[in-house]
Formats: sequence, C-alpha cells, structure tokens
Amino acid sequence: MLDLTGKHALVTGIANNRSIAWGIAQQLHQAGAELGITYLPDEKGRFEKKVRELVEPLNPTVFEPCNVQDDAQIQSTFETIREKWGKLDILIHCLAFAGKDELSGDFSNTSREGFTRALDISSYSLVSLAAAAKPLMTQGGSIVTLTYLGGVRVVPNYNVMGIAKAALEMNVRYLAAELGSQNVRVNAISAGPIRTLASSAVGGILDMIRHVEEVAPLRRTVTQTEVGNAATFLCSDLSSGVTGQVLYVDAGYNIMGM
Ligand code: NAD
Ligand code: 0WE
Repeated sequence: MLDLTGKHALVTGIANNRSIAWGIAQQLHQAGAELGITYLPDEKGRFEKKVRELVEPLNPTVFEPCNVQDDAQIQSTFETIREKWGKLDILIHCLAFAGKDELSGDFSNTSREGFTRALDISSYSLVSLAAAAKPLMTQGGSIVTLTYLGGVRVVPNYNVMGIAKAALEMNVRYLAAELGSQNVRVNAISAGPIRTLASSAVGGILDMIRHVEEVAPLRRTVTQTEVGNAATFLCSDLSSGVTGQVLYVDAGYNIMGM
C-alpha cells in the first residue's frame, strides 16, 4: 500500500510555496513519512526563516542548511540524520542552478565557469548526496530527482541546463545499477513546465506554458501536487520493481511530434 509510516525522508530544494519540492514534501507528509528538510543558506538567514515557517506544519525533525557546492555542509547534514534517525529511507533531490547569462542566447557562448557551475549544482550534487545517503540506507531506499525534457531534446534557451539534465539522467542509471544490490532504487521525474521561483526568472516561460496547454494530450500543465504524488509512488513499495527510470509527469507533452 501507499503508506510511508515509519519512513524517514530528506527533501532538498524547497525555496518557497511554489517549489516542486514543497509539493513533494506535502504529499510525503500526507502519506505518513517523517520529514527532514534542507535549504540553501544565505548570509542574512532570510531563506532559512522563510523555509522554516513554511515547513512548520509538516513537523520536520531534521532542518539543516545544505549548499550542495559545499562538501562540509553535505557531510554535516547526513551526520545529523545519522544521529537523529539512525537510517534514511527516502532522498528527494529537487534543485538546479545555472547562471542567468547561460539561459539565453547562443549555447556556444557558454563559459567554462558557467558550464562547470551548472553541472556541479544540478548534476554532480545527486552523486554526492547519494554517496552520503548510501551508508544510511540500510533497509533499502528510494532516491528521486527532478529532470526536464530539455535534457533529451533541444528546448530554446534551456542551453547548459539541458546538458546538466542529460548528465543527471545518466547519473540516475549508474546510481541505480550500483545501489540496486542494497535495494536502493533511483529514479527521475521529468516534469512539464511549472511556474516556480526558478522558472519564473526565465524569459518566455508563460508562452511555453501556453504552448503546453495547447499541445499536451491533457491540454494543460501539471501541478506541484501531481509531481508530489508521482514522487510518493516512486518512494513507496507500490513501485518496488522500478529503478533507473525517467517517469514523465508532463500531461503527456513528450509523446507529441507536432
Ligand atoms: P525552485 O526555485 O523552487 O527550486 C530550486 C531549488 O534549488 C531552490 O530551493 C534553491 O534553493 C535550490 N538550489 C539552488 N542552488 C543550490 C545549491 N547550491 N545548494 C542547494 N540548493 C540549491 O524551482 P523548481 O522549479 O521547483 O525546481 C526544482 C527542480 O525541478 C529543479 O531540478 C528543476 O530543474 C526541476 N524542474 C523544474 C521544472 C519547472 O518548470 N519548474 C520542470 C521540470 C523540472
Ligand atoms: O530546470 C528548470 C529551471 C532551471 C533554472 C532556472 C534558473 C532561472 C534563474 C536553473 N537556474 C536558473 N538560474 C537563474 O538565475 N526548468 C525546467 C524550468 C525552465 O527553465 C527554463 C525553461 C524551463 C521550462 C529555461 C529556459 C527555457 C525553458
């Protein structure tokens, strides 16, 4: 059954109430999981306060700063989990970043620094978090990350993020092959465009959403809750035979040729 009672779930990537990670955290909570939340710390602690207030109703028992570019913060997050929970069952990787300059104009103008940063935050971070989670997933587990169609097909302006998502989807397969022997499953959800902090900063996102509403089989976009429900499925025993996969939660958009 879809019951996550007794499961410990770490959710990364909540920035505000529009974050996909927020939709996932709410659905995992509803299924009975005990939550841990990480946030990207900033100097003034504004992010921390905002995220802390938002997640309070979900009663997280772990709440830690975790900038995935900092190995010490990753280590300290999982040290806290080891102390408080002793084990981990679910890891949600729901973060990405590329410099704004990198997300418009000619892809060939991508700088070495921009490429490296986008791939570090958006792709390598899954490897480093999975490595830290591995020794704690002693009773099996489920790792879920978020990807986008721009990692398999060219989407105008997605640019270096497309390369990061392609690498992320391949990370999923290599991690699934390695961790399968300890009954840890690794999957990705490829979500259709949703208005969030990250996507709203992108020029033309509203036109993209309108296009999806015209073309997708379901004639609409998807919600954070729908992505959260798919993630909950991938974290539950209902998906016990599923690993190394990319599950499209995009109202069917990806099947269309015109
Ligand atoms: P969001 O802005 O709400 O979430 C992005 C998160 O990444 C933020 O919480 C931010 O703090 C975090 N982050 C950035 N750099 C970080 C770092 N160095 N360390 C730790 N955290 C960091 O936007 P979102 O749309 O909910 O994005 C979540 C995921 O969903 C991303 O992987 C994105 O690529 C993916 N996705 C989004 C859409 C969409 O249309 N919104 C579609 C498909 C996939
Ligand atoms: O993965 C994403 C968002 C990724 C993202 C967005 C930003 C904007 C603000 C990563 N880094 C940044 N950096 C910023 O400074 N999506 C799938 C949403 C998205 O982003 C696009 C899209 C879609 C869809 C960018 C260009 C074209 C389409």
